[in-house]
Amino acid sequence: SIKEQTYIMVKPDGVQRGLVGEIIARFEKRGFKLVAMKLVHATPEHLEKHYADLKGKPFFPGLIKYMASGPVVGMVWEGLDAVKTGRAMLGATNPLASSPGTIRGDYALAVGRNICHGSDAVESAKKEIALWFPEGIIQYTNTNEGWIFE
Ligand code: DAT
Ligand code: MG
Repeated sequence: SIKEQTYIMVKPDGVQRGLVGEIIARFEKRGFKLVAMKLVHATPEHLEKHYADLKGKPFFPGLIKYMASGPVVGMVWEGLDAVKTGRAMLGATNPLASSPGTIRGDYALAVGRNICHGSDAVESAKKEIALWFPEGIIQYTNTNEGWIFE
């Protein structure tokens, strides 16, 4: 659906390394519509909810500490097949396995410092959007739409 939404987040290392604009630019240029965005220094409790599925993994404590170490930029992007396409634009979880041309494949080397997050399914996107944007997303018309979709 062209109304599919995904939660994309620049992690603390991406913010520190000045990659916020670069990551936004890729989603903008691809034709996705920005429907929510905020800079937030998340608490460990909030991040534990975001990563609830990974609780119990050996890297979980380190992941939460890293994610809470500085502000992140959370965004909701909308467009055709946004979840799957967003994941493809991010690249593989381990940047060493990410193709050049992907965000992780161009800017990261370590799995624990992979600079960005993207929802892995429509259902998890819905949960993540509700967690990070309880106030809701922004409804507006993008007048470019007729040039992006048939
Ligand atoms: P993704 O972020 O690609 O959805 P995930 O949901 O499996 O991957 O894991 C969430 C984050 O946890 C991932 O971006 C980086 C970290 N992580 C995953 N596997 C890891 C590992 N084996 N060692 C260290 N960090 C890991
Ligand atoms: Mg994941």
